[in-house]
Amino acid sequence: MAPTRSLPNIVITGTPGVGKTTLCEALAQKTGLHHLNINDVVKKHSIGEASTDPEDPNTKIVDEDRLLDVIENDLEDGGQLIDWHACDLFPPSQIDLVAVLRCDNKVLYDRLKARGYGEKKLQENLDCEIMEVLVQEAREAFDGDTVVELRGEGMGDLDGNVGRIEEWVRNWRKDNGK
Ligand code: DAT
Repeated sequence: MAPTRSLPNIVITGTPGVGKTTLCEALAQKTGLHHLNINDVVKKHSIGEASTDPEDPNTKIVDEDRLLDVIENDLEDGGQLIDWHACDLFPPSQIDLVAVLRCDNKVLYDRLKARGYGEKKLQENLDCEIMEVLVQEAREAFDGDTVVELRGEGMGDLDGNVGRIEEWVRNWRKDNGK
């Protein structure tokens, strides 16, 4: 059955630092889709509890049920670029594309270091990328043809990814008669 939303919902996911927000901002500008930055939603609605890890007090543990309640109408409306480092909480029936951004570990190391991450958090995130945690999560939670992997190292990748998703949106609209 064709979805009622007139624009698709796209999850842009991946390890912190791979370039999700950068891609979402560029895509929002190009496509007019709405950048739904889950970090901002969590802050705005106070649905994150501070981590009890003394080395990582700024990380928030998010109440996923409350998060889904808060974004329910946005997902129903469609046209959302969902920017978050997890994807398996979103209902597959409301998600049209999951793009998992990947990044070379040397590049990622420099980006996370520049963010001021401590050694433990830095290593956890590098391990997450090497072990392909987000790719596996996406492939377990969504149909194979919903999930794509994109590279996020350089500006050429960014332009290519924007063009590719723009074209995907055009095709989605055509295929769904929107
Ligand atoms: P994320 O939202 O996944 O945590 P980000 O968008 O904040 O990542 O990007 C992290 C840093 O990397 C930021 O300084 C911008 C830079 N960056 C992101 N994508 C890039 C790209 N394709 N080419 C060069 N730099 C990029």
